[in-house]
Order: sequence, then structure tokens, then C-alpha cells
Amino acid sequence: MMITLDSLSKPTTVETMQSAQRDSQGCAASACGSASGPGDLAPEVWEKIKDHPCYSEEAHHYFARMHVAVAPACNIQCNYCNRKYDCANESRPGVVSEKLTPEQALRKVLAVANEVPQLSVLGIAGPGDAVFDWQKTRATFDMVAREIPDIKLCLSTNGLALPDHIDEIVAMNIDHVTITINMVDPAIGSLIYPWIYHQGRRWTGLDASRILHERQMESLELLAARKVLVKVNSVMIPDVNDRHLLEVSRVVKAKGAFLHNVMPLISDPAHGTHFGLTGQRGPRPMELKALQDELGDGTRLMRHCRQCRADAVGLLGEDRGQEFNLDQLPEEVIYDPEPRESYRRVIAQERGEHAASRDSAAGRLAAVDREVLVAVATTGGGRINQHFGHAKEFQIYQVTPSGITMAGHRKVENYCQGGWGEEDALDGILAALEGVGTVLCAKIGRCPKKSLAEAGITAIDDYAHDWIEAGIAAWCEAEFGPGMAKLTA
Ligand code: CLF
Ligand code: SF4
Repeated sequence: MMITLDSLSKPTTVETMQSAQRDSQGCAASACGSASGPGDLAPEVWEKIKDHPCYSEEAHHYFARMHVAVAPACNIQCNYCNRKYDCANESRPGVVSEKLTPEQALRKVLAVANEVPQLSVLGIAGPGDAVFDWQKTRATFDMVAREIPDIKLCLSTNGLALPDHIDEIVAMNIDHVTITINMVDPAIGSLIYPWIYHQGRRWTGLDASRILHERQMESLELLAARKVLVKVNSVMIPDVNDRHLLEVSRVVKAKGAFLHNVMPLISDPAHGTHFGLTGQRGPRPMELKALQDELGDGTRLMRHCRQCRADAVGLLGEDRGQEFNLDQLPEEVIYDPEPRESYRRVIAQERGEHAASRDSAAGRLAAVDREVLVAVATTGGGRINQHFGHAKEFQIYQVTPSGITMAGHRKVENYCQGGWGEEDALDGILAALEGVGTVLCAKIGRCPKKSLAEAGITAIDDYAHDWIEAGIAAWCEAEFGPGMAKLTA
């Protein structure tokens, strides 16, 4: 795809490009970060995260990641995991449609880089453990880095094997490593991990969790000392580790973690996991938000994680992985850098405009008299640009007099099913929008708008295609009065 310089002058260029790509794929394609900006971080750190959709909340509006499923082997068992294949409809970590060799992974990365200009990061997140299955991970990263030198390399791991590979990780220029740390107390760990495999033997009980904990802490300290940005993912498991995650957060930050990402347990008997089969529930959205609020320190808390599959492709809120299965790819793919380079030129301007709009929006909130949650339907690009009925997720923004911050997202089954509204889906949407009073979208029909109103949620399409923060600020002024009123009173 050629991105012309002419297109730079259009205000919604990114949005247009993104929707053009989706349209070319038909309806099937519709639909681990810091909220810090360049002013809050050392320049070398900002340079590392500014295009990483997981490490920078702002970047996730513009940049995409892809995962290649080259690492099926794992050295521990988590009670929430059951690595599964051929589950096109399941979106959760560990699930993939096909395992790849490093050579196949390279072919896929090149194909995606040609078709998805937003691509900035290649992650290996399983479906097992990327560091335990190290030879395949390393071979894949080496080959891709030779072909696409500017792509960021990103690892996700349980950390058990990590201390053995620190030098290689640094030498390979892997700037981003995620470690999943669910406990700093082996007694709690023993409720989550039935066994680990370490130094040629299997360990169970407290011993297993103690070894895992020690290796995770060692990994974190070693990587932080080498200036690798470490994100810690924690799975929130009600009545198992939920309160304990406050201690986890304190410990990992003290040991140098750049970000902490608390994710809800996904648990369903159909998944066949231990927790799913024993009825362990996941947290409700507002329970997750309450814990995240308690963890505080928004600059080091990721709230926009989408708990991706191990073969996810695209912006975080979408998964285009099914467009790039091996049997759909040519035998030989030649990388064309032009689409990605053009996209970056366009984005440089768009981001500047978006940042200015955010600053201006922040000055219009003085009349807001309480914390409110606003749900936004967006296809990316930082704008309110999706029809209510097409949304498969809503981004949730928390508004207070002091600012607008992203507070997470809520996945839903989209309301519009082939031309008509689906009332069953609406029940699910209402449940997912717990705590939300207002929905901003590009368009909404009378029926769903009325149903939402009856449930106490106001749906508004007056700010279609505005920047998200500008639309929210305009709604706040309409709802609470002019933003400057209280300041000047
Ligand atoms: Fe992948 Fe993870 Fe790298 Fe991101 S995902 S390996 S840091 S490129 Fe991101 Fe997906 Fe959440 Fe992970 S949204 S599950 S945090
Ligand atoms: Fe599954 Fe990852 Fe846990 Fe291994 S470390 S059991 S792949 S969740």
C-alpha cells in the first residue's frame, strides 16, 4: 500500500488508512502501558517505548504488535492455562491456530509488515514459554532482525529460565521483556502453580513456588541493571492473590520493573483449565478497576492490555491473525519497507495534533464535579470513529477535574449482527458497561440508544471522528457546564 504525501494534509489520515485496510479485508476484520509522555521520561526511555503499543498507552492508538507462535514448550504449569490450538474464536493467552517454525515465522512477519504498516513490535509470547523454548525464539528474532532492523523485539515469559539468557537478550537488542509474576509469597504461589520443571527435574508444592519466585526476582534485577525495560504482568485471581498484588506491585517496582500490568483471570469450564473446572471466578470489571485504582501511580500501571493470543496480529483492540495463516501466504515474501516508513511520516503529524488536542481537553474539565467513566467506540487512531453496533470492545476513560485517563477496556459481542440489532448482545454490553454512564460513538441507532437510556447510560454520537479527549471534554462541558466556569468564578 502506497501512502502518499498528499494524504498527510487530511486531518483523519490515520483513521482513513486503517478503515481502508479493514474494508479491503471485508467485515470479518472489523472489528504488555505507561500513560507517560516524552516530558515524563528520560529521552532514551521515551525513544524505546514511544512506538510500543503495550509500553505506551498513547502509542497503542497508532502502532500494532504481532506475535509468532514459535515456542510451544513450557517449564511450569499455571492453574489458569491450557495451551490450545485451532481455537480461532478464543482470545486469550496461550491459544493459537498454528505453531510455526522460525522460518515460517519469518515469512509471516514479512507478510504482515507489508500489509500492516502500523506494525512496530514483534513479540514472542508462547504459546508456551518463549525463554524455556529459547532456541526457536532466538532463531526467529535473529532472522527477523536481519530483514527488518527497526522492528522492536519483545519477549514474554514466566521468568524461570530467564537468568540463563540475560547476556544474549542484551546482545540481541531485546529492549522489552515481560515477566508474569503472580506472587512474591510461595504459599500463595502454591495455589497457582502445581509444578515447575527446573534443572532436569519436576518440583511441586512450596518448593516449586519458592524456586519460581527466586528466579523471577533474580531475572527482574538482572534485566533492570542492564537497562532492559521490564513489564510485570500479574493475573488477578479473586480470593487467591487479589489483595496480595498490592505487595507484588510494591516489590517489583522496588526491584526495577518499568510497568505493572494487572490482568483479570479468564476462567471458563469450557477452557479445561484447573481454575475453569473448579469454578474459580475471574474479577468483575469494577473489581479490577478498584484494584488498579488502589495500585495508583498511573505512570507505571498498564491499563490497556488486551490479553492477546500467542498469534495475535494488529492494533491491540483488533486481531487480524486469521488473515495471515500460513496457507494464505506466498512461498516467498519480499519485504517492502515503504508502507511502514510512510505510515510513520503520517503518524508524526497526527500524534502532534492529538497531543495538542489532549492538552486543550485537559483545560476544559474544571466543572466536572465527580469521577465519571466514559466508554468510547473506536477503531484506533485516537478518534471516536466506530458505530456502536460494530464495537467489539469499548475503551473506558476516567474523567475527573484534573484530567482524562484511560481506565481500561471492556470486550463485548458486537450489537449489530449482519444488519439487525441483537438484543441478547445488548444484555452482555450492558453488563460489560458496569459503572459507565456515557457512551461516545460515531453513530448509534434509535433502538439501542433507547435501551441504553433505560439502563441509565447515555449514548451520544455528536462527536463522531473527534479526537477522543476532545469529544469527552466537549461532552463534559455540555453535561457539567463550561470548563473554565469554576476556575473564573
Ligand atoms: Fe506482545 Fe506482550 Fe510484547 Fe506486547 S502483548 S509480548 S508486551 S508485544 Fe500487550 Fe498483549 Fe497485554 Fe501482552 S496487550 S497481553 S501486555
Ligand atoms: Fe501457560 Fe504461560 Fe503458565 Fe506456561 S507459563 S503454563 S504457557 S500461562
